[in-house]
Amino acid sequence: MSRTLMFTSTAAAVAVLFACSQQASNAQEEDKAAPEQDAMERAQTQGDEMPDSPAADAEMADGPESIPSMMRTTGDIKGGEGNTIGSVNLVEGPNGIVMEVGIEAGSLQPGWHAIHLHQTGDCGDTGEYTDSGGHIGKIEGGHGLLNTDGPEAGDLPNLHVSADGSVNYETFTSIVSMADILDEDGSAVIIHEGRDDHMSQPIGGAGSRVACSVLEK
Ligand SMILES: [Cu+2]
Repeated sequence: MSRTLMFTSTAAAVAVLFACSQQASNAQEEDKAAPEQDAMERAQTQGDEMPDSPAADAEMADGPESIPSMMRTTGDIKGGEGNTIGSVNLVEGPNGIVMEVGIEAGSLQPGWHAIHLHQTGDCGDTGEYTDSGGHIGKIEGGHGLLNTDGPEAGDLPNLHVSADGSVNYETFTSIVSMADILDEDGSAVIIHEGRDDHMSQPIGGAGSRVACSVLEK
């Protein structure tokens, strides 16, 4: 027998062995799957018999709509003149908070803007918006997502205003909790005049406050 022939026949034997073991494991999987399928069919039949059961309705409502009200909050965003220019929605899940901002066309200067969660739910001083206080979880020298001494809990990625002055923004944060946001005096979402460099103190060089939304229970 030549070396080539020997190799070929060995390879064939291995291939046959492999095919056999594949068949065996496939058969095992089929055995396991069969009882599960029966159980599923039984469950479906039972469900069909009780279409109006409250349990079935609760299952239908599964998803974001079923999150308790304490885990979501919403607010109107006020522009420089105190008029409502948009809204903000926050929903807290098991891993953090998803935050959405929607702002109408013609409301803000196009380009990048800092957006933060500030300590106090007060947008009463129209156009100034300093009544909203500093950032949630303020740390002396610790502002900024890129700061080794930070970040502060209220820090967020920058928001971009489109050429028409509108905003569609969604972000996620796991460094602040809804309990921090909806505390005694609530909180405010503040949009700044300029961009946050995520490093400079105390607010990333973001400049004045141009929009404000109260978040409260
Ligand atoms: Cu700020």
